[in-house]
Amino acid sequence: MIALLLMQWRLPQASNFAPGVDKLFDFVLWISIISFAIIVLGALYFLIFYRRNKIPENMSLYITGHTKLESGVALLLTVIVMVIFWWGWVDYKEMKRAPSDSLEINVIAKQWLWQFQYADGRLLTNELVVPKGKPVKLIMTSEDVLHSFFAPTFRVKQDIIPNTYTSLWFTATVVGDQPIYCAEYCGTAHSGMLGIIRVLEPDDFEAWQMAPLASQTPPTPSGTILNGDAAPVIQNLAEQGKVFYVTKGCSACHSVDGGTLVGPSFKNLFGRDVELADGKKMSADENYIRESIMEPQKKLVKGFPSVMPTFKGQLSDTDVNSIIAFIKSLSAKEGGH
Ligand code: HEC
Ligand SMILES: [Cu+2]
Repeated sequence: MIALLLMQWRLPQASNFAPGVDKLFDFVLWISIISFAIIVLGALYFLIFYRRNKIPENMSLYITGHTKLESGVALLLTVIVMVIFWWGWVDYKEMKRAPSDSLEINVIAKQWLWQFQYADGRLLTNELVVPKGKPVKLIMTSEDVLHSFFAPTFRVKQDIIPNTYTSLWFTATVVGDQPIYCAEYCGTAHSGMLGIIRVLEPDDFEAWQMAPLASQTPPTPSGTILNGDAAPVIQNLAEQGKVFYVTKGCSACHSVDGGTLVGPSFKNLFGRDVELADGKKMSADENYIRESIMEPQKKLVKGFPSVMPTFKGQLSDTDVNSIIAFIKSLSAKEGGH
């Protein structure tokens, strides 16, 4: 009865992960309810049938144990715990591996709002617009303190950490608005750090993307306009990054055509295995490139001098995201999304 009540209160399921997470939750819930019943009924049974006036005066039972029963219970509990672990692990692994055709959106969290930076250059505040039925990968960082992206109806949550990227992915399954919360206490207005995920039909999403950047307000399934004042943007993200590549002087030391200047070329850098001066190998992902820009001395590329200046304090998170988008666009694999 309690279980049925709890299930009534369950949140709507709005992503591909929601049914799986709920199934596991139900499993743990039922195990708990059954264990609770066995323990409480068992205690009552012993209380009543072995009460003091049932056994002869001045004699207490001397119990030495029952090895078979005890190992049986231990084994059963171990099996249950392993089932829960394995089940959770399988789902967790799935959640950690975004499909390669995911729509990538950058998220920048800061006290106390969310920014969503799209490949086409759009920058939305507190409103994440996604198509239904297509995998979306969020590549997230924070401008200040720890935050955590939490979309309860999607059953996804991921900490967001300054100076590094963390990510999560999902496929929205229901058209409409869903809430985003910050799930890591981050200061005075933490509880007001709210956003929405606006899920559109694929056609509506495409129409929204095709609409001129000046009118960025997405069509609203609920009829309300929540974010009409998104910043106007001129270029797509990779083109913005190209501007920094020139104006910040990267072009003096890094080519985009494969030729070696003072530093390695950016061509086909993204996703490649880079050999470092200390012999280690690194995959050139978002975090590696970000660190190369902010702390160039930390990991030196083998065969190159340690001459790159740091760009810490000169580039914002949105700037770095655009440079990474530019570098991505120079890789055959990742180009053209
Ligand atoms: C004065 C020359 C110079 C400038 C200017 C410069 N870099 Fe570098 N960069 C280097 C050198 C040399 C290396 C290789 C040694 C190292 O890892 O620091 C490098 C390494 C890198 C790497 C790692 C490349 C790899 O193949 O693993 C990235 C990414 C990078 N730079 C990005 C940038 C960006 C973005 C800018 C502009 C905002 C920039 N650099 C400006 C000289 C420079
Ligand atoms: Cu917070």
